[in-house]
Amino acid sequence: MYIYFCGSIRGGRQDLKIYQRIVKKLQNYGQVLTEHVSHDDISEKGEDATLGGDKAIYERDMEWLAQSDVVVAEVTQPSLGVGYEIGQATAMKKRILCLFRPSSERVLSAMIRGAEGKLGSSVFQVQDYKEEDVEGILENYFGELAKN
Ligand code: 6K6
Repeated sequence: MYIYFCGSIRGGRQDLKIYQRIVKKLQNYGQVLTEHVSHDDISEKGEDATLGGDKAIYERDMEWLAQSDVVVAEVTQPSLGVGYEIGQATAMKKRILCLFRPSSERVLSAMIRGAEGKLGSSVFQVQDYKEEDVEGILENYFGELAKN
């Protein structure tokens, strides 16, 4: 199974530790194509000269998104890139799990919360969670997927 993980880069790296926990857990269920989102050597500038700039990043990420079986997005830290990826994934009819921490005292965008269930009950899910519960939530989600 190919998993596409989305997390903020230029939107801000405050939640990096939780991205690392999520990616570590996701690696039990398949290949995480976007593992680099959880690397702590990426700054908010999100630059990597070896990749050939933003165009190359965009094209590679869109290919990976098309290739993925499941998209997991941590959406607490607002990010234009994550929102864009979720929109594209929805158009590609991917299974999407969005994870949001209400303890952040942010209010999740209506364009994410309101999309839940849009393409059938299991396809677009938004899950509120506490940091300490994140592994259990992923276990439940992938356990259900395995049954289908
Ligand atoms: C190279 C190595 C690590 O990071 C880089 C360069 N930047 C990006 N590389 C790969 N994917 C990126 C990069 N910048 C943004 N993205 C994609 O957009 C990721 O898949 C994230 O989920 C999302 C973050 O968007 P912003 O708007 O917060 O940057």
